[in-house]
Amino acid sequence: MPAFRVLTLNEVIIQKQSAFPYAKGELSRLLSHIGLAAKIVNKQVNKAGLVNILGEAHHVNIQGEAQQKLDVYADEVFIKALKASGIVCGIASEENDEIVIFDDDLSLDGSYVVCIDPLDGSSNIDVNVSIGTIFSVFRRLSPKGQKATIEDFLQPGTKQIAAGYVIYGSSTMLVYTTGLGTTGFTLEPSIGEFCLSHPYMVTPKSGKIYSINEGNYIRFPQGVKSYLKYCQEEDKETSRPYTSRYIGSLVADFHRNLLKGGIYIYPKTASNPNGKLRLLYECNPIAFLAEQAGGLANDGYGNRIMEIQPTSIHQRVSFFTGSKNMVITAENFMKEMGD
Ligand code: P6P
Repeated sequence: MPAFRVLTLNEVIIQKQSAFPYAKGELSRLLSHIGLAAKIVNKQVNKAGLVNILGEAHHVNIQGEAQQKLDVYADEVFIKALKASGIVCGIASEENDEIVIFDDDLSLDGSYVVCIDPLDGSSNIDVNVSIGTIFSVFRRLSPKGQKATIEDFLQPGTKQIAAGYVIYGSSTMLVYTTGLGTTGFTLEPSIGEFCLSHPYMVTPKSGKIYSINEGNYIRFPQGVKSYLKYCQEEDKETSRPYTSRYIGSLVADFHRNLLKGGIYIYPKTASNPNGKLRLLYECNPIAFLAEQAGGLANDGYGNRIMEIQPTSIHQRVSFFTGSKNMVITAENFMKEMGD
């Protein structure tokens, strides 16, 4: 009886790369390096309570948020791993005000740029709530052999060639897409490998979960207020009232809704007139994964997130993503009730 053996991340990437237009093994190498960095960060996240890496690093990032030491650590780990891959010529990171250009000879020849949120949901780090890493991969537009330029990063999400997230939760998972569906891997600590656990993730067309920070209610557009009331009304036929689930970590809230069905909304508010979430390294990658799993990712006004032309690397957008029918219903309220 052959022993049952799970497939590792590297084995699946190699299997799939032949179906991928940019085969050459480059993307495989890149995803393997991201997997390695995720394992290194995971080790520290799992013992954050024990090692003196909690608390603030006494810096403030461009978001004006105090950088937790683990944020800074994760940023350094992913930058090091992406640079070591030799195929990435630069990154845009939530933790760095400007793009980080890799100007060593090997990296100058790199074909890709990566947008990354090294540790999303950082306010949850020292209270032991799930956090995540989110990444988005583009082919560079600038000529190889030269330094990466800002234009390499200001591409619409439809140009992503890969995207994914790592969720550091009750188990550590890596979920990614290269446009051939959304695939999930679970870290098996005993062998230190991400093993295939969700070969082809499809999100339910409808769900019963809505995820939004209702503390901002009075500052929401009228359309969002009306949609929330719709979610809370009694209606057996449409399984309402829905359940509210929001933990303040996009990756964790999105991952739960991806599996069970649900909608995540971060609309524009008075304090965040363009929304709070970042287009390049939060919304575009999540949008790619959502659409590949049969869901939607729009801005609340019927515009696909992935069709937005970025104008700056830390640009914010309003974000409605998850089960197709729920996003459509929410946007109908936005259309009807407006801002
Ligand atoms: P709020 C974390 O800072 C984040 O970018 C997402 O992970 C999360 O969903 C959202 O912001 C939380 O924002 O304003 O509800 O605390």
